[in-house]
Amino acid sequence: MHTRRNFILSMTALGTASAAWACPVVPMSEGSVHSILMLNAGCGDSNTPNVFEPAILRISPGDSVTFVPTDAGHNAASKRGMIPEGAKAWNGAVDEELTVEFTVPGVYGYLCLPHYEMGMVGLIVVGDDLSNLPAAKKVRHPGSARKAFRALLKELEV
Ligand SMILES: [Cu+2]
Repeated sequence: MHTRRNFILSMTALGTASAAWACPVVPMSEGSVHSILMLNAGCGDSNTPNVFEPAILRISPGDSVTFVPTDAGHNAASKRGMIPEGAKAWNGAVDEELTVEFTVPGVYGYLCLPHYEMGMVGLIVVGDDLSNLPAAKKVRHPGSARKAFRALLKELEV
């Protein structure tokens, strides 16, 4: 009876110790509620440290996103200048699960404060309004965040 539970627990322990395993098995989207995992390493790629998974998430207006502290030491905070006008900024506490509702369509850039300079950033696209994309692209970032945001923003153009 407790075999499955033990299995899951050992998988969790393994995931923390080594990033060489597959993505954590959680429902990423259930109806209008979506999950973004905060991880110490990219899914299946131990060479990509500190990531939001998925780094780009497309949702519908009115949907919610839960930032899940799968690994310790991360938070999620919106980046000033990288959210649509009228949208509410957010700033989650480190290691805390945070659910944000997105009602205003547009592009949302966010980051993990402890790993911002290391490039732990992400984008959420609400609806298909990309009108604040040019403004979001103009925002400056330190360290690896510059390259990371540039790569993600570029993906929105295709
Ligand atoms: Cu982080």
